[in-house]
Amino acid sequence: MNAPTEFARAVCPHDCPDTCAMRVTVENGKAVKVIGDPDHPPTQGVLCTKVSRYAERVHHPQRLTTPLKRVGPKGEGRFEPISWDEALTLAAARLSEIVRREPQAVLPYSYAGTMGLVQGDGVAQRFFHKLGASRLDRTICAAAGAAGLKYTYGGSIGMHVEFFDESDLILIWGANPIASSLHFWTRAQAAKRRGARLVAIDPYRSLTAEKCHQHIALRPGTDGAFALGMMHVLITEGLLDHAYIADHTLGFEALKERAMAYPPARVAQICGVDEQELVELARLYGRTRKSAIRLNYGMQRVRGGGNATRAIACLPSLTGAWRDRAGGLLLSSSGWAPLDLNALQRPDLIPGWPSALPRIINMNAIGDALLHPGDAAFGPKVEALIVYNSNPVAVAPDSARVAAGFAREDLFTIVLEHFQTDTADYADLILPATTQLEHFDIHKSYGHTHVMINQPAIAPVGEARPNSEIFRGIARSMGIDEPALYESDEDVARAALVWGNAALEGVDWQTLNDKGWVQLKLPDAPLAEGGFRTPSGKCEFVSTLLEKAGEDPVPDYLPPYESIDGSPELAARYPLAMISPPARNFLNSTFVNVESLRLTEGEPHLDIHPIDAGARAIEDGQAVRIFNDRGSMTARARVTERAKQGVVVGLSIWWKKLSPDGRNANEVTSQALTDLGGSATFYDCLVEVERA
Ligand SMILES: Nc1nc2c(c(=O)[nH]1)N[C@H]1C(S)=C(S)[C@@H](COP(=O)(O)OP(=O)(O)OC[C@H]3O[C@@H](n4cnc5c(=O)[nH]c(N)nc54)[C@H](O)[C@@H]3O)O[C@H]1N2
Ligand SMILES: Nc1nc2c(c(=O)[nH]1)N[C@H]1C(S)=C(S)[C@@H](COP(=O)(O)OP(=O)(O)OC[C@H]3O[C@@H](n4cnc5c(=O)[nH]c(N)nc54)[C@H](O)[C@@H]3O)O[C@H]1N2
Ligand code: SF4
Ligand SMILES: [Mo]
Repeated sequence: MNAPTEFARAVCPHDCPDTCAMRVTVENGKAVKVIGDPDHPPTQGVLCTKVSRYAERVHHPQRLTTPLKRVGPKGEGRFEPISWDEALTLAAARLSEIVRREPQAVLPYSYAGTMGLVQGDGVAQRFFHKLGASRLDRTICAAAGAAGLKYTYGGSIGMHVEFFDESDLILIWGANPIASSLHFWTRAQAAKRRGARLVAIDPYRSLTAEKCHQHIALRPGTDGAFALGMMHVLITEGLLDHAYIADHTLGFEALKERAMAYPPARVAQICGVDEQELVELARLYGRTRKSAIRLNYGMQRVRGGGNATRAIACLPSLTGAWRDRAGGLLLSSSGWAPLDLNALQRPDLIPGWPSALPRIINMNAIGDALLHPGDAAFGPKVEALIVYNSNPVAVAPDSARVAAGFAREDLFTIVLEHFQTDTADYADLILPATTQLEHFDIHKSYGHTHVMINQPAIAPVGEARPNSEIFRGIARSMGIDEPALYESDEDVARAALVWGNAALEGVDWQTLNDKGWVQLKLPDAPLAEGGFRTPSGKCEFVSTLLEKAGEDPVPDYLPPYESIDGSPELAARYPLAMISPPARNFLNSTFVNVESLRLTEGEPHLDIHPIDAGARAIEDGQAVRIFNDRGSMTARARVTERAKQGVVVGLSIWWKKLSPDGRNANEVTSQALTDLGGSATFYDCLVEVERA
């Protein structure tokens, strides 16, 4: 007998700019197939390979299906099942005891395992705010770029992804869209077929770079200098839109003076690129009306990431590329969505709101934070850690410190997860969470401008519960009587948007739910007539906010911390710059445990240039040890010119316990922060490599 087949409408929850709409086929209560929604314009009926395997992940035999209590030493991963009642009572007792003494000893740790606003930082934030817990600065990915955009444009706004199809020149800068933003790549190819030129700016000949007309392989962390060098050419050769500059920008003279310090010959040296190539690119950029930059976060994971974003973001305002809808720059579109974060996250629940806020801990320094004994400057020692939507033992930098922190016997750790990750191995309590196919949520996107609703397709697997319900359960067991914590997921979702905002004109909750998504109403060329969201309303070459803060208000090039210019002594001992960008078949550390995808990636590799390999007697296919003062890992060498000389590349992020040596790239990365935004500096990392 054929089981009845149902179809449900969902949203891909992953940290990816494409935010696809999905259709889920359900048979006998099981999700059997997930496809891209053909009716959703950004998705165009296509999902990436990873998420096409979503059903495999949801019904994976190793899904966590009951709460688990640790029975072995931390990190060993031995647990026994317990009931939800027992788990919530245990969690509540420990947390209540700590909160009574010192609420700030409790720390949440989360990132974008789901981008949903309810299961992400909606109900969870309300809970932690009510406790008065320490706040977490969620900066592991995009904070330098976001700060760069804020100081230049006034927010995460830019051109629309839809119109890249019509561009004549596309700079794909610090981005590998074939792996990490497939739907943008489709548009870039459409433009290419129409005759557009595609140029990749990336130290690595990525899958994307090899398919562009031109690949400029600069040294990691030198993008700020590269952009200033382009400006030098634009200015000296008069390739400027003087009217746009006069009407819609602030501080041209100061920017010009800065750019004059970066003549192409100097920039070529800093970046390790050909001077003529830089000059020609700047000329082409300045002469092409429909010139578009697809900037992405790969270029901002270095010391100068914020300034580099600012420098690049100035380019379309110098040439007036914004005047055409197929011109401008896109790093993130997330600022277009009219979110009401205060209504969603309710910071007013913080006991001292708004004058006495709890301390804030930067998530990139979680290793140091967990190992800190506490003092007047740092505040109280962290005694309880609640991890959700993240796998910090695999993804956070300086992993040996992170693991040592998680191993603290006196730290009470709760992990909400789908799987027993490297992080979950260190938990006192693991609480099984639902996946996107099992809960309700609302989404915005950072790559397009749709707001979307995710309806649950199936009942929770085993005893899994949505994050929102888990936090409500802990709160109830702690005896917390705060109505905001007990609102339904739908009500929390509804609170996330500013209804009546012009971008949502004519849209109400019912329409959004019925349709599944709506496109925000925005002009096609949103910055053609200025309209920046900075204090001056202009594109700020000179940032009024940075000036007020006493910082350099004009974008500059800051050499990486770990480079010949930044630290010559270190560079003598560790001469190779290592970057560890995303692997195509993983999404950060998600999907590493989906066997079909892991087998496609194979094993941890290190791409190394033939000259660097030769100098170390390393042959293709050989096991190598990668090390610096922070730690080491092993990988299989691929001797290839894909890696620039002096740069080694280890595609990431592997689960440590699914790697042959139990380690991954974050053994060698550092906790240092970027110039602006306090972002992570994963690609600002010197190492040495030897035969294992
Ligand atoms: N398949 C897949 N897709 C993903 C992810 C994933 O893990 N796997 N992760 C998601 C997440 S969280 C994010 S933030 C995005 C990230 O996606 P992107 O923003 O595209 O960034 P990355 O893939 O980190 O890096 C893109 C490229 O930047 C290059 N790069 C590294 N250092 C530099 C530099 O200093 N300058 C320049 N110009 N280029 C540099 C890398 O070699 C890489 O090819 O992708 C999302 N999509
Ligand atoms: N070396 C190196 N390190 C990096 C990077 C790099 O390029 N190189 N990239 C960095 C970047 S850009 C980012 S964004 C971070 C990403 O780091 P994370 O945000 O930690 O991302 P993931 O590794 O995908 O882990 C997300 C976890 O959330 C879980 N999860 C998903 N949905 C839910 C849910 O609804 N409820 C609960 N409770 N759990 C859920 C998943 O099972 C998964 O284990 O990593 C960073 N680390
Ligand atoms: S990871 Fe990105 S490309 Fe893949 S389905 Fe999700 S949103 Fe679409
Ligand atoms: Mo990210």
